[in-house]
Amino acid sequence: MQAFQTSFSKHPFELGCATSSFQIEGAADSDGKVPSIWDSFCQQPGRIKDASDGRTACEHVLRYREDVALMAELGFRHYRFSISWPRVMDAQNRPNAAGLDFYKRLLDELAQHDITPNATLFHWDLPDHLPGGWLNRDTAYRFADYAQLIAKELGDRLPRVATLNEPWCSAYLGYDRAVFAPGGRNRSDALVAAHHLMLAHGLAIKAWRAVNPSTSLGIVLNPELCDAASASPEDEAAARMAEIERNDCFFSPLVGRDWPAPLLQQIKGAEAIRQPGDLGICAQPLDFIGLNYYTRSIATAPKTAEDAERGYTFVPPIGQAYPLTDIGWEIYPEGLSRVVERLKSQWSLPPIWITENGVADNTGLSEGSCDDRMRCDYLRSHLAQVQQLRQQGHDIRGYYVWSLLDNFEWAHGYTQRFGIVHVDYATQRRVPKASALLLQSLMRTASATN
Ligand code: GCO
Repeated sequence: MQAFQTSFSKHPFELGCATSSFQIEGAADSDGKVPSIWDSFCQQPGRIKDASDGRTACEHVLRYREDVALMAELGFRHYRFSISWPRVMDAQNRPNAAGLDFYKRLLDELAQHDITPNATLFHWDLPDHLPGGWLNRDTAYRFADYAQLIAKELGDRLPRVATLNEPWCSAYLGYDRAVFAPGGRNRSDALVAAHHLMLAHGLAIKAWRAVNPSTSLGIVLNPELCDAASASPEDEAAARMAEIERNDCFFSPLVGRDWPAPLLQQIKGAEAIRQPGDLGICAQPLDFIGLNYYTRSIATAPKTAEDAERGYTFVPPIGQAYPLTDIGWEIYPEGLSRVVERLKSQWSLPPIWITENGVADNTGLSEGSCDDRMRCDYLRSHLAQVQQLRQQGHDIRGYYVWSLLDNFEWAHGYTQRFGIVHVDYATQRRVPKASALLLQSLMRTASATN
């Protein structure tokens, strides 16, 4: 691909890298950190593919200086990370000064290297002690308290803050499909959780703005591009149902609109849960929206009784027209443009940041270096889509690669490597892969041509 041009709009374009707290931090109970639902989930036999956990991960809490220096060396000026709620508040929901101090030191280090922080308040590591988790309406109010604490303690140093990362995963993978913490298997519960998550988002935005009205605030979603497996009306309807669950469920509340009827029918006791006034709280004006894109999905009419409740079944890509990554996801760069265009035709969106894009490419080290060609190709082709969207006038202001480091890939444990930097978990040695060097050279040319 050509040099990445940053000059299609009046806004400077951010090329950054992303991580999340539980996936890299380790230090699971240092400095008064309390357990998260992921700490507990990892202890349950059979939940994590390699029976691993996040207790050590990339030891980022110990090694953050080295990691920030590495980012700077690679040329990054923007870093997206998440704050661990159970690290900064104790089991009585009081501030934990030692945990807050870690993020203050991290922000000092980033500032010293001229790297702008882009923070997310919640990337799935919910404090384990909150009764009922996201099934309890009270959790939304506790989240607003937490947001306000961060606004007070760190707000003046955080120009851009997202409330939630991918609430679809917290709600549906966590409460319906049992693959994420806390491991529930109940369709209606997933919708209850989704509602409480969006309520938490709205309450947190209000709480933050009461302290610090100048922060740029938004949310990070992972909208799904769902193609029908065939042109049959049944498959088309299934693809639409999948999009309603994955997209409308989160975009509707952001604009104060009720869920589409087929979704509302899936929640039991909707009236008690979706109280009058809730949608107004969810629909706070936003300064940006973060979109995470990895792949697309293909839907058919439901094939099992469980899927009948959901209204669709996802099937593997037909004909293998596109290659698959090591985690089995189809490489479909056009999907990035298609999903942005589809969303913009449905909703009026604030400026967009692509807050995650990346690939599981498990290529290892060979004679001290890592030639992750699949990742290089993937990043080039997806950046080209971003470039094209911007050329067409779409207001996309940034692209963050997932991820800076190989890390704990949730239910896959450490079996999947998403990093542009290789991590040897036995020694914690970091080695930039070919993809990191590719981005380094793109950033160099971009800054030289700006
Ligand atoms: C996400 C995730 C990351 C994952 C990545 C790869 O927000 O989906 O933030 O935590 O590691 O998506 O699956």
